[in-house]
Amino acid sequence: MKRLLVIAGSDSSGGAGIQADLKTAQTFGVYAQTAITAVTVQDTHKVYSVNPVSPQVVRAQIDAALGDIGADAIKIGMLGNAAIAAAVADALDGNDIPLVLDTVILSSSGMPLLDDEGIVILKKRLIPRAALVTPNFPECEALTGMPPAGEHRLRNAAMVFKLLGAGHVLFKGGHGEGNTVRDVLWSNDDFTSFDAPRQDSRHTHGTGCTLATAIACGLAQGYALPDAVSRAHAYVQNAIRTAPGLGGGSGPLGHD
Ligand code: PXL
Repeated sequence: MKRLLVIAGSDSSGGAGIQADLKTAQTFGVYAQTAITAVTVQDTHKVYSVNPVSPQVVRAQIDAALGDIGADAIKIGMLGNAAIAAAVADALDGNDIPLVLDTVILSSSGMPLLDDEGIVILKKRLIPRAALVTPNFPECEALTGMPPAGEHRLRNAAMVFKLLGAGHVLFKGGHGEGNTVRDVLWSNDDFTSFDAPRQDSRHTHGTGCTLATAIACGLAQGYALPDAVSRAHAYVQNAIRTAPGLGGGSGPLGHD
């Protein structure tokens, strides 16, 4: 059985974070281990608090996971702060397990999920280590100074990621405009688009976490990057379509 290590935060509402990651890995038939970086208190409306785990405990979880069961791929989601980001980077030094880096910086409701020094560590140590980086519009803007809106800015943002040491970036289009949601994979200097009709649903909580984990499952299973992205993209579209409709805000996805 293929093995995934997820390094991410807990979402008490079960929609995003570790909880979404575990459901996704289960559906893909991949065994998931976890290193929890923070415990968030949230419902479908907002994040009420973010409670980081100590960097030593985050590191120890990663060491325990890699030392025994091992991993065919790693997914990083929410890191919380610079000390945790540094501990994670230290823990991953010295192995070359494929890493999907979801650049979680802000919750949809605007709560910071990574501090400013943490963003520096993300740029210096984790982006260069990643097999794939998956920014959404606001994260792309925070990391490169521009959202990937329109071909010109998309190309410029890709160049900034290249300067940061990334070779493969999936620019997620969910925050863009129009009736089509376009995710664009920039890989080996080529652009590949993944289009889907925009679904009129408020139940999109955890789409970013789910997509990155689904891609990591594909890499663990030996799919080439574009194929892993394509399968994950289809999975998220279906997960939005089959969302159970829970909660008064942005509710969780369906994971069947
Ligand atoms: O979707 C970003 C995200 C990631 N991880 C955790 C979260 C959130 C958003 O709320 O809570 C734990």
